Amino acid sequence: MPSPISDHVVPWPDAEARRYAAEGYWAGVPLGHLLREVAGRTPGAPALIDPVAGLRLTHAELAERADAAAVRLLELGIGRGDRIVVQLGNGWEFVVLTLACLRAGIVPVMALPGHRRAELGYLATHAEAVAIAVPDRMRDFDHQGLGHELADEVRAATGADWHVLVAGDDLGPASVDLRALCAPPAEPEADRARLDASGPGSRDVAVFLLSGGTTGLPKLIARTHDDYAYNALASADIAEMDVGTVYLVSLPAGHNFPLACPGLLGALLKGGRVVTLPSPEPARAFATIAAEGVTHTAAVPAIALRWLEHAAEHGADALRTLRVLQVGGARIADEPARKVKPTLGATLQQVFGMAEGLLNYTRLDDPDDMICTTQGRPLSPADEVRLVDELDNDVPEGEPGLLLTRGPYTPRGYYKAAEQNARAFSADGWYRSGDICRRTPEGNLIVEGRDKDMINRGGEKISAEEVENLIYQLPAVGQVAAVAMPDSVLGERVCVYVVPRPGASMTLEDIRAWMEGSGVARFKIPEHLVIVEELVSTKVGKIDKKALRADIAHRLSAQTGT
Ligand code: OOB
Repeated sequence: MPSPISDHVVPWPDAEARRYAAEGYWAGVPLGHLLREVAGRTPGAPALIDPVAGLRLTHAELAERADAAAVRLLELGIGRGDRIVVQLGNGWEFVVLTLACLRAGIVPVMALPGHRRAELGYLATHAEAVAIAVPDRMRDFDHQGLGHELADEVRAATGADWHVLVAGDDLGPASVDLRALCAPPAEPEADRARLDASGPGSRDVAVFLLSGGTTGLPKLIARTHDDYAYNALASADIAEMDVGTVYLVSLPAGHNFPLACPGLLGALLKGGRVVTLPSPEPARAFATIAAEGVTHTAAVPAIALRWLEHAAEHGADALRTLRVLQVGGARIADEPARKVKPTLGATLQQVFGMAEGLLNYTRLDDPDDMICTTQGRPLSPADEVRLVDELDNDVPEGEPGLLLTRGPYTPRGYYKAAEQNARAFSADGWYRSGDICRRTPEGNLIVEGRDKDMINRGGEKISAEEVENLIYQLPAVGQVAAVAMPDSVLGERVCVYVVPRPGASMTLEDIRAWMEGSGVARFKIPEHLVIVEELVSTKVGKIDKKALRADIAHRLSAQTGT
């Protein structure tokens, strides 16, 4: 039997929880219930459009399908507090299944499409999941096959019942048909009554998000109904969403940004509608924006750059309805930021957020200069942000410092990770984000760098430690250090420095093949190798990564002559 979630969740202290509730940040209503209420208010309004599947659902139809799917999951034996690893492409099945989970109190563990055997196996085990939801295939990868391999392993190890829910046309005999599970109900009123009577509490965990990755394995962040509903609704207010909002989700929908900042949950909670696309590729995204009248969407900087190029070449007529382009996940440079409004016609909203909680937004009516040169200010009046030095002393105003934060939607610890929590959270509950920021006189934050061993590849976060641990398994490797190398498209890519063992040699291809074979997501695989005789250490005996980052930046600029 999986252990109860509550055994491993770090709660907010009672005094804070009482304050957040009393001051109205926590509404005390589970997310599934809030969504059900929206459907009651605007039943006939469009809610979900999946242009690839050719499916359009109203709020009432979406709510009924979510309830029906929730009841069918209960009938499979998956119920309140159980965990499902969700790795689906952007499409209607993702939305219906997520809403079904929220209604039933089943907790989706939001995996990313790039994850492979190593990550999915770890997530399934660590979260003690009872099922996985996958597409049959995606980008030529057999997700269904991998799902069954994992299921066989878990069944062999635990003897437990395990389900592989599959969205697709090509279903194996042992798979549960996710599309049938998400089909319209026979008895909507009965489903609804059953769920209203048995749903989760508002302090229960609603979703598990994945941390950006600084340790060997990703950490799980338990977001509660109360905190995540506030996260989505307050963000929707700041992005000025309402019943007329048409939100395009083209980043991987299980990521916090397109899920709830304000994302698809924010749009639905406001009575607006969501359009799903499997990728942000500009030609199709532009055509979809024009066809569906999209008003809001979210991009990482690398995608915003591609959209700017596409518009410069083909014009931006297709984007006439687009009011807000949110950009976050990594810092967008000031120069492309300044091009967003004149080239795309939409207002840029910079979003500096983290799955751990804290969200910073530029406001839509901020002066242009502030919008283009800062990463915004905290979402909530109850967000606490400190900028400190290595000894946790506040830095003087205007100086760069390490960002620490607490607040009504920033949990106090990772799930089942006491050892990491001791490092990532201070004794009085501040989350150490590892970002180095400066505050402008107006109170906005500028992200100047970071003090965490992570590589931010176009918004996808890679733990240097995880890459190093894998490469250390190669017998030819004496020492290895993974660092970010600058890249004009993705911002950063993974570069590794290796000291081979005496007499041994090593190529980038060797490393890539090894990592590929070990079943990790491809985006983590290094794209550059530097062979060195030794790795310089800092005074405290750690590898001097700052020097390595400077070194690779220097080598690359020498190569390109810039
Ligand atoms: C978002 O969340 P995560 O958890 O994938 O990554 C968080 C980290 C931050 O600590 C920071 O290092 C970096 O990503 N980051 C940014 C940034 N937005 C995120 N660095 C500079 N400028 C920005 N605008 O990435 C995320 C979560 C919710 C909304 C948006 C992004």
